[in-house]
Formats: sequence, structure tokens, C-alpha cells
Amino acid sequence: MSRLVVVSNRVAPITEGQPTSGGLAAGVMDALRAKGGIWFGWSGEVVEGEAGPAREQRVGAIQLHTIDLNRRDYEDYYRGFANDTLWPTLHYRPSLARFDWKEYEGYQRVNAIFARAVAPLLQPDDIVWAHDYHLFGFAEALHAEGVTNRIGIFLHTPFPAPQVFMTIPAHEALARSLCHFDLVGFQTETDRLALEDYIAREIAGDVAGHVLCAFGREARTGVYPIGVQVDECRAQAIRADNQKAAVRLRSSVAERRLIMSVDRLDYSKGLRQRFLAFEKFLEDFPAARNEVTFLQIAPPSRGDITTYQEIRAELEAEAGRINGRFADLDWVPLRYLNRGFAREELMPMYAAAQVGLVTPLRDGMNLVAKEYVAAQDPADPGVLVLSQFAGAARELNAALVVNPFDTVGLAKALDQALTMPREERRSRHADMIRVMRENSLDRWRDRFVADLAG
Ligand code: ADQ
Repeated sequence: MSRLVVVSNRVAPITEGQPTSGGLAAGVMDALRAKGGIWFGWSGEVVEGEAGPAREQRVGAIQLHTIDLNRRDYEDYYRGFANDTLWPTLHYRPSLARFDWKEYEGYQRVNAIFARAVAPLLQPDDIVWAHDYHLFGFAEALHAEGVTNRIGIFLHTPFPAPQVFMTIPAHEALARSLCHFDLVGFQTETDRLALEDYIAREIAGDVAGHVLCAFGREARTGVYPIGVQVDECRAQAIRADNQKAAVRLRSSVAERRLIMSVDRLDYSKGLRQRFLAFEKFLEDFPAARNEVTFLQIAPPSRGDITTYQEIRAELEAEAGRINGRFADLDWVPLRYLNRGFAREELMPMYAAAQVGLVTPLRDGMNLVAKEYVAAQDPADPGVLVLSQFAGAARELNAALVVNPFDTVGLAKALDQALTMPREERRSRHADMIRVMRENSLDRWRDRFVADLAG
């Protein structure tokens, strides 16, 4: 029987019987549990000197293989090319990117290290599923090891317009690497079209029937919007054991309405613009003062990287300024919590919020938007205010779709959300749930795996 071999930058910590966090982890874990298989990736450990061989751990039918990275590989591959070049560029922010050929070589070197460790684990029928922008070079590296298995990649981030992609000096080499995959999967049609456009117009490849022909290779493309487990989100939202944080939140907010946002602290998420829009809302709709609280949860991510430290300082300053301007004796308008919560604690908090405010400047999908909708009480649901630049907006057009750069428009959308009649909220919510059930997390995975195997 063919096994699934999943390769991602990190392997999520897994304990048997425990719920997994995040879309990728939850989605692939179910498939691995059912079919048996391997999950390979970095352990998250950085070692001084040379990294040792991969470690193996068995959890039920799943074999987890992890390797450490040495300091140089971590700096060049992870901090350097993946996070300081690819991440900003893929999110349409080339002005935040830097490029260094040495880091690019380090990126391809780590892809080759991954490939050398994975190749001996493979059986002839196995299919290999790589995840995300860390692994553009992985199929090419596996081919160099003589592997002939089917290999696919799913890109969790956006893929940018050709002129943006081409700001990376190594763009052509990266495109060649991508063409080594049998299947390249995207979150939205826009992302797929961007790569197809680049291949057809910029490097004179052929694109027919969603097959890329370039560099002497053929790669199929597909669109697989990632989803959430809709019923599980709602079940967690109402489960008695999960209510502790939500109860504290509700009692502190008292009778006021709640706007809620949850993000990793990242410049792609549009937090500053969102804070300014909330300020504009309080300015333009004075009746909302002391009636509405905005809760932003944003734990630090990749905290050792300077840009992230800067965002953090900037947001703390903005939150302080806005609160200084509007707070009252018994009301703090904007609560900014620089810490994470377990997913099962977040779901009841989502259910307690009248508005889910999800306004990234760019996002591959944004699962928080889908989790917020799934967690709502269908009889009296909250309203999702969603950026047009999140992949999720392609499916969730029954949300209030906004331009995150339009402060005035966003402030108006907040007012519309907070005053929306229940019938309209119910009907929009039902539309979104219908789409989310169609594009469930299981369907995302099953369609990708079927297309790769077929
Ligand atoms: P992320 O950029 O991490 O993921 P997102 O999809 O919003 O973005 O979140 C992933 C998961 O992390 C969600 O399940 C969410 O609940 C959880 N999470 C986020 N912030 C949290 C917080 N403050 N505390 C606790 N949990 C939190 C990348 C891409 C996205 C894409 C996903 C999946 O950038 O565009 O949707 O992969 O493909």
C-alpha cells in the first residue's frame, strides 16, 4: 500500500490522544493516522557544531523523523532566505525583503539535507507531500538522490504577481526547482495564475490545461483552499471544560460588545492599520464609546528577528496612544494581549465576540477567519469582517469584505457589523458555513493527495 510521506519545515509536537493545533498539523495528521505514514522535518533545535542523524519517534501508525539544524544552516536557510527573502516577497512586500546569494545557497543546501535524509526512508509506492515556501528546492534535491516517487508541494502563502516574484534575484532558479514537483498546489486561483503567468510570459515556458512545461519538466498545478473542521470548532466553543478564559473575558467586558482579532504577530497581518481603523471607528461613531471593546490577541512569532521586535514596539505604542485618547474610568477600549491561547480556549472566546476582525494585508488563506465563523452560535452568530486580501475572502464572500488599507471604510464596516440585524447575520453565517463544509479540511487533503497520486 502506498504511504503518505509529509515533509514540512517543522514537525508539530504530537502526543497520542491529544488534539493537534493549526490547520496543517490537524489536516495531515488525520491522513497519516488513517493510512500510516511518515512526517519529516526540522526538530526546532539549533546545534553548535555539526547536526547529528535524524531521530525517529513512533506515534500510533505515524513515524516522526526530525533533524536538528546547525547554526549556519539555521541562519542562511530559515532566518535568511525563507523568512527574510521569501516570506516578505510572497506577501507582496519586497521592500521588506533582503537577498543574499550565500543565504540562497544555504536554503538549497538545507533542502538537499532534507532530501538526503528522506530518500532512504521511501518505498517505491510512497507519495511525498512537501509543505510551504521552505521547501521549493525539495523535489529537485530528491531527484538528485535518484528518487522517482511522486512529489507534490502545497504553498500555504500567496504566490505573488510575476513582477514582484522577479525582485528575488534567484527567481528563475526557484521556478526551475518548482517545476521538479509533479503537483504544485495553491490556496486560490489568483496564486496559481500568478505562477502560470510568470512561466508563460517571463521565461517563455508553456502553460496548457494547468500543466507548466518549462526547464524540460512538466508540473501540474491545482487549487486546494485549506479549511477547518467546522463541527469540531463549534463543539470546542461550547464544551464546558474550555470556558475558563471565555468566562473571564465575558465578565470583564460586562454588557459591552466585543470585537476580536487573533493573529501571529507578523507584518502581513495588518495589525497597525487595524488599530488605526478602530481609532477611526471611535472617532466617527461616538455612540460606540464605552459600549465596545476590541481585543487583539497576538503572541510573538519568530521573536528573535528584528522586524518582529519593531512591530511589537510599534503596536504597544499605538495601543497606549489610542487608549490614552479614549479610555474611561471603567473602560479600556483596546486590549492588546501579547500572548497565545490554546485553540480550545480560543473557540469559546470567538463565540463570545460579536465581531471577528480579520484584516491581513495579504494572507494565503487565514484560518482564524474560518475558525471564527465555525465557532459561532448559528441562531445568533457574530459578523466576520474580512480583508479582501486574505485567501479566505474568495470563499467567504458573505462576510463584510473590506480593504484593510481603507481606514474610513473599515471603521464603517465595524459600525455595520455591530448594528447588523440578526436575520442578516444568520443568513450570512449560513452561507459561509455551507461553503466551509464543502471546502473542509478533509476535502483539502483528500483532493491534493488524490491529484498527486493520480
Ligand atoms: P498562519 O500565517 O499562521 O498560517 P492562520 O491561517 O491565521 O495563519 O493561522 C494558523 C493557525 O494558528 C490557526 O489555526 C489559528 O487558530 C492559530 N493561531 C493563530 N494565531 C494564534 C494565537 N494568537 N493564539 C493561538 N493560536 C493562534 C499559514 C499561512 C495562512 C494559511 C495557513 C494554513 O500564512 O495564510 O491560512 O498557513 O494554510
